Formats: sequence, C-alpha cells, structure tokens
Amino acid sequence: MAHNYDPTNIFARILRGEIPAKTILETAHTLVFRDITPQAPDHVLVIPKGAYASFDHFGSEASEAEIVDFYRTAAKICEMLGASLATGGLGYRAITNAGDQGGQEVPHYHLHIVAGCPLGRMLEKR
Ligand code: DGP
Repeated sequence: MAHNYDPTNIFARILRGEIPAKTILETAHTLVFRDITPQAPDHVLVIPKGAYASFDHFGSEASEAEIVDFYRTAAKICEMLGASLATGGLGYRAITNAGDQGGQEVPHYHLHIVAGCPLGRMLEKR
C-alpha cells in the first residue's frame, strides 16, 4: 500500500513559512526547530523538507542525499545541544512516533531529540 502525505499538517505549514518556528539549523534537505511543548530542557524536532509522513515512508522513499543530510544534521544537533557523548555530553533520547498506535500527532516525519536531564525509562505502557 502507498504512503500518504497530508500537506495541510502543521510542519508542512512551518516549512512553507505560513507559521513561525524557533529554527535552530537549516540545511538543503532538513530543518531543526524547538518543540512547542518541550518535555525536557532541550527538545528539538528534526524534520526532512520533503513530503514524508513517517519514519518508514522516509526510509523507503527518500533519496540518499535526503537521508544522509537528515542524519548528519541530527548528529550535529546532538553536538550543538552539548548532549553528544563524543564531546563530553551526558546523552539524549531520539524518538520517532508513527501512526495512531505509535502516538504520532503530526503526520510529517520528525525525530524528537530530547536532552538536558535524566530521561527515565523509555516507554510508559498505557
Ligand atoms: P508527535 O506526537 O511525535 O507527532 O510529536 C509532535 C510534536 O510536535 C509534539 O511534541 C508537539 C510539537 N508541535 C505541535 N505543533 C507544533 C507547532 O506548531 N510548532 C512546534 N514547534 N512544535 C509543534
């Protein structure tokens, strides 16, 4: 079955400049901005500029240039936040949610990078 993408989602609107965001870094294929409801002292969202709805949509259909740019940018953000283990940081959590059971609210692929305090266990069962 094909992946669908809804171009009216809020991150598509941020990418089109229709609503503001606190941008931290922008590259050819990727945008990083602060989450509007941060769950920790640092909480940023890494999103591709392309129209991908989820982690598996991006992984299966994005170009190699988009994929490399996305993950290099995500790594750079970990360093910029001071969270990268390579630069003496204390770590972070990278999370992506997909679909209803995955708890995804915004249907544009995004990676949450959360850092700045102890983050506890990974999953809380509902
Ligand atoms: P998820 O549940 O994985 O789809 O996470 C969506 C995140 O997006 C959630 O943590 C809140 C954030 N968010 C929703 N609307 C906006 C917005 O308009 N601006 C910003 N910066 N973040 C938003």
